Amino acid sequence: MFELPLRLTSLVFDQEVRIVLLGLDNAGKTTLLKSLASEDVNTITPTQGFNIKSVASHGMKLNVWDIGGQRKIRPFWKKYLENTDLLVSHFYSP
Ligand SMILES: Nc1nc2c(ncn2[C@@H]2O[C@H](COP(=O)(O)OP(=O)(O)OP(=O)(O)O)[C@@H](O)[C@H]2O)c(=O)[nH]1
Ligand SMILES: [Mg+2]
Repeated sequence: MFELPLRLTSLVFDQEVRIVLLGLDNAGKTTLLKSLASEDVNTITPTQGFNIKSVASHGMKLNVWDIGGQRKIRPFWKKYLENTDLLVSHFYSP
C-alpha cells in the first residue's frame, strides 16, 4: 500500500539508515510504519511516545522511527532528529 521514496541507495553509503516519520496526530504515520513491516493496520491507537521498527529493503536495514504527533508530544520532536539520515514529513489529506 505504501512505499518510501527509496532512491536512498544512491544517497547513502551506509547499509543502515535511520528514518524519522514526523507529522501531526492522525496523519497516518503508524499506519505507514506497520504497512512497511507488513503488520495489521486495523488495531492502531494514537502513539503516546514513539514506535521503532527495523525493515530490510533494497539491501539496507531501515530503522524507522514513528514519533507521536499529539500536541503534548511535539516539544520532544527535535530530540529524535539527531543522527537522522532521512526525515519524512507525513500528511494525510482525505
Ligand atoms: N483513509 C485513510 N485513512 C488512513 C490512512 N492512513 C491512516 N489512516 C487512518 O487515520 C487514523 C490515524 O492513523 P495513525 O496511523 O494512527 O496516525 P498517526 O500519524 O500515527 O497518529 P499519532 O500517533 O496520533 O501521531 C487511523 O484511523 C488510520 O486508519 C490513509 O492513507 N487513508
Ligand atoms: Mg501513531
